Amino acid sequence: MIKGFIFDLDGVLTDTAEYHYLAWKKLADRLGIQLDRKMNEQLKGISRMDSLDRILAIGNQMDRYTLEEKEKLADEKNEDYKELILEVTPNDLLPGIANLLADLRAKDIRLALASASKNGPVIMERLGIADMFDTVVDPATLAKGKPDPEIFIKGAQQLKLKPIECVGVEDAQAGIESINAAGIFSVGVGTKEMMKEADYAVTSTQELKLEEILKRANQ
Ligand code: G16
Ligand code: MG
Repeated sequence: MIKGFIFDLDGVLTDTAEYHYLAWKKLADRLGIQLDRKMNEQLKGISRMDSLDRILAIGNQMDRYTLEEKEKLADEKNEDYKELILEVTPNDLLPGIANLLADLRAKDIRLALASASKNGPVIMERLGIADMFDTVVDPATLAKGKPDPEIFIKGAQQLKLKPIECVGVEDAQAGIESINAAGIFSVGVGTKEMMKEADYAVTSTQELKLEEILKRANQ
């Protein structure tokens, strides 16, 4: 019996990828590294420091900075990102999400956020959905990021539920792997090819219908 839903943020509840891109792009330009939107696809769901490492690798600058300098660069990107997300409003919820969250609350299904983003709580406030969620996994407490199951296992624990009582929703392949490895029913948003490991997949958030998901997850 499903009693909780654990959501990814970027690409499921809202699309912050463009803001991450603009902030990374500004830093990359300053460092003389070419970054385009296609490369940005590979940064989705990846932690801030891992994203920086990948960008430095693109520019062959892996060994140029100390850890302390890299932390400064990541902070610089984050300050720009925080400016950009001030523009986020409830209109930025992806299609169908407001209805899905309302349907979940009406059924007393508990909600958790399992995002790699340390800015998750601020974005949820700006989207006007913070109060609907029971708990947020703090990504700073994780030993390993997605595809490791830790973040979704913690999500279930914080909801005081067993993994089999939960559904996880993700848009990244690494995220689906993480949900599956946690023993949680996985719902994927994306192309059939990208979401082939998901227990149930749809191509857009608009198609996320609670009855349909529960029918499959409760089987
Ligand atoms: C998100 C984004 C990633 C970002 C990461 C960390 O993941 O997809 O691009 O690097 O969070 O974000 P921050 O720098 O704000 O801590 P998710 O898990 O919400 O898809
Ligand atoms: Mg995502």
